Amino acid sequence: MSNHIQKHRSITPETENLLNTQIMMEAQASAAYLAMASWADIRGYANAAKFLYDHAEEERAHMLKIFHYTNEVGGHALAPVTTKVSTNFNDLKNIFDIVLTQEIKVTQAIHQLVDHVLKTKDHMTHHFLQWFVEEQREEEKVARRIIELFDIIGESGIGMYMIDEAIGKIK
Ligand code: OFO
Repeated sequence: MSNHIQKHRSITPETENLLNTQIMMEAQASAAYLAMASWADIRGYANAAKFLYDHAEEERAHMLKIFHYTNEVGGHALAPVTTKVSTNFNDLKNIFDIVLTQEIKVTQAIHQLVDHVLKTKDHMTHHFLQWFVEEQREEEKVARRIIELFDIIGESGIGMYMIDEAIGKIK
C-alpha cells in the first residue's frame, strides 16, 4: 500500500487484520454450507438443501460486506483462501449440529472484533459490526429451532420427510 493511501486510513493495521480474518471465516462458512447443501440435495432433502444453499449465499454476502467496508475505510481487503471442508455427514441432524457450532464460532469471532474496536475507540467499525451482532443472534436462533424439530417430530417413519417439510417453513 502506498504511503499516500496509508495516511488516509480510518482503521488501524490490527483492525484491518482482524477484518481480513473475519472475511476468511465468512468465506469458509459459505463453503461449509455449500458442502452441506450438496449432501442434503442428493439425498432428496429438498427444503434442507434450499436452506443450506441460501445460507451459502448469505455467508458470501457477509464476506463481501466486510470486504467492501475494509476498503472503504482505507484498509486492504484480501481475497480469502478457504481450506478443505467436510463433504460427508452422518445424517441431517449431524449437519444442523455442525451449523449451530459453526454459527456460535462466528458469533464469538464477531464479539472479539467488537471487543477490539471498543478498546481502540473505533466507533465507525463498532457501528458497522452491530449488523453482524444482530444477524448472528438470528442465525443461532434459526439453527436451534431446526435442531429442536428432530426431537419434536422424531426421525422414524415419515419423520425425516416431515422434518424436511418443517425446515422449509422456518423463517
Ligand atoms: Fe452466520 O456467519 Fe456470517 O456473519
